[in-house]
Amino acid sequence: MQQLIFATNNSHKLKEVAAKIEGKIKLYSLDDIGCYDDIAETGATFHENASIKSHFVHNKYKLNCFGDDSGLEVDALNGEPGVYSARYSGKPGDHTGNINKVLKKLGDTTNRKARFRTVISLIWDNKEHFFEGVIEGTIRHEPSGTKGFGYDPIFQPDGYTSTFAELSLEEKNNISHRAEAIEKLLAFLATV
Ligand code: ITT
Repeated sequence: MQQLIFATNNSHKLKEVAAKIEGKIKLYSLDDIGCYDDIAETGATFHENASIKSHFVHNKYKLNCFGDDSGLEVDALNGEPGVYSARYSGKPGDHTGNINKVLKKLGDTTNRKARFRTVISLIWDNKEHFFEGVIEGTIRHEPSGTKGFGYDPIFQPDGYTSTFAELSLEEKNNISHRAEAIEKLLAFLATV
């Protein structure tokens, strides 16, 4: 079985990806390989930040690996929070603060169109490959649901009446931005 390191410190991402690739690829976390470095995300785009994560781990361990950079893009906020999704409120990983900032900035704006985007940078046999996934939806006026992470309680995917935080991990994994990017990665790995 092919082996890959997922260069993330986000346990929710790890859980979603692990469920998606179980039985197909042997996945190792940063914890599994004893990597506890803080990888600074200094890029201006999802592609740059995903690449920073994968290259950091590849340079240090010389193993096949991938990084995921992802976030929420809200049309009425000119694409914010975008690459700043994790630290939008100022404090890294303050999901409640981030959600409140989006809701406050949106106010009662009627255009609530948004999307989640994931860009994966895979380094396989010393070459970099990108895979992208997007899911369109709308921003609710109030948070709802306790599952998932990040902005899931305010994001309602198109065609659904529930937020991501009201869906099970399996349901989210059937349609999410991350799942789409992982499916493309799996399709690529099936060819090498
Ligand atoms: P790593 O860099 O260690 O992978 P991170 O959480 O810092 O973890 P990102 O820099 O890619 O990851 O930031 C992504 C942020 O975007 C994340 O913290 C959430 O706030 C948001 N986000 C991304 N995917 C999401 C999802 O599926 N559901 C809800 N929020 C998501």
